[in-house]
Amino acid sequence: REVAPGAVHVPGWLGLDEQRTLVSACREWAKGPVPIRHTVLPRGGVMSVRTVCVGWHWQPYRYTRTADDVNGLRVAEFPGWMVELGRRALTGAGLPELAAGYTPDTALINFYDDQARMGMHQDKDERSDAPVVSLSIGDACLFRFGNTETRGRPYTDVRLESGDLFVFGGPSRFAYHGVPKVYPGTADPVVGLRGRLNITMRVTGL
Ligand code: MD5
Ligand code: FE
Repeated sequence: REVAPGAVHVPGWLGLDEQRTLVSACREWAKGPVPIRHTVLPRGGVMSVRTVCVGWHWQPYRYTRTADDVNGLRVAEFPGWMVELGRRALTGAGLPELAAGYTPDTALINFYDDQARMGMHQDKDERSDAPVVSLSIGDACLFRFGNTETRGRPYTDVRLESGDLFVFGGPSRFAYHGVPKVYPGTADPVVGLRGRLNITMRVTGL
């Protein structure tokens, strides 16, 4: 379960009902106020995942209240129930001492179709070393968890399945990581999703 110091994988943490509830919440956020879209990077690249943000809007490589790179609107508020979910997640990952003080204020919601990938990167736009809570729903993926020094080896490959929780804290918070592959059609049909959904809760420190 502890893949590396501070990196905790909890398979099957979300029940099917909770997964379906999260899918429907994400479907609503995907419609707006800032619709889900492929993020365009400063050098012109287009990310293969589609992203919608809650609380703060991530535009590479900073957080803003309004989506100036999309339609200028303010993103949906970060809901109180998601703060509670984040706290329960830390407890579920065996970090109850961090739970009470954990107040995530943004979530990046990434949708992966069969071809989507995420290259190796660090999440370092947050001005906080609070843990990141990651929830996977839908099709399974290959998650590559690396090191803090380089994009390359050594890394550990983990298969993330629907309902899995991953908490990245401590020395793992700023490790390189990516998603080299999605496994199409691997989700339980009752989840009601084609593709893969990943929700990451963060503390922006803003
Ligand atoms: C995903 N998302 O499956 C991943 C899961 C992203 C992203 O990478 O930036 O939206 S979150 C993985 C993560 C976050 C923070 C730290 C570490 C991994 N880590 O130290 O490995 O769509
Ligand atoms: Fe990331």
